[in-house]
Amino acid sequence: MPAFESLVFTRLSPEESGRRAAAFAAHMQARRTTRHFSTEPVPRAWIEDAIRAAGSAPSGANQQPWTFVAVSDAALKERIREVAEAEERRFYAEVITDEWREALAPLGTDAVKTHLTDAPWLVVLFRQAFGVNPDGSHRTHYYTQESCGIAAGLFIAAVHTMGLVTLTHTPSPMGFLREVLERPANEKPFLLMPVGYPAADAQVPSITRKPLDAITVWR
Ligand code: IYR
Repeated sequence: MPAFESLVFTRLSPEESGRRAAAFAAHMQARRTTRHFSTEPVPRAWIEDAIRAAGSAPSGANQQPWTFVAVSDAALKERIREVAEAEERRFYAEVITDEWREALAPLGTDAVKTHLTDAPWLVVLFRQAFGVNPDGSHRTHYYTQESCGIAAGLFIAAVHTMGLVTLTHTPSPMGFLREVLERPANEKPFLLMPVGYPAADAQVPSITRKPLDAITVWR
């Protein structure tokens, strides 16, 4: 039997909705991804709040199929960087196709991942591909990719809103994160996000975002 409760909802004036719509769009348009992080510490409470925001994401059957591993330990960050760079060196030397190399060229990415040790926090989002019951049997999880993608988006918005930067890093392959961070077999690494202040001389690639009419169809 489903249990329900009344929706807590605050009706805004049309003026206020319009203001917030424009303000939020402008706020998010000002977000940039940088590879250059400051080593300045960031309070754990802020990371907790970013994870709280991410954990509010809608998910398949409300199964909330995510685990956030927040790493500040220097030795662990060093280990993650070591293995990620080894994987990435192989990726950039052997796995990448010419077409892929060309697509990445304007972004200036390479196998050197200084952000993995510079950033005060590495947050690794694990996708729970299935659930595990107390008796050890497996429970199907639904739409885990979509659910974790939404949670990641909220995390990124939260980090930007608190005045910090993050970088969506997908080491390829990233199975090693499960071993290094000692996560169970049902948890698949989904996204690695360094979080911190940008370095004083942080750079970003000169990119543009597609205009509204290039990403929208009205019917
Ligand atoms: N995983 C590699 C390569 C990479 C791929 C894409 I698509 C990017 O947008 C950025 C990087 C890396 O992290 O360098």
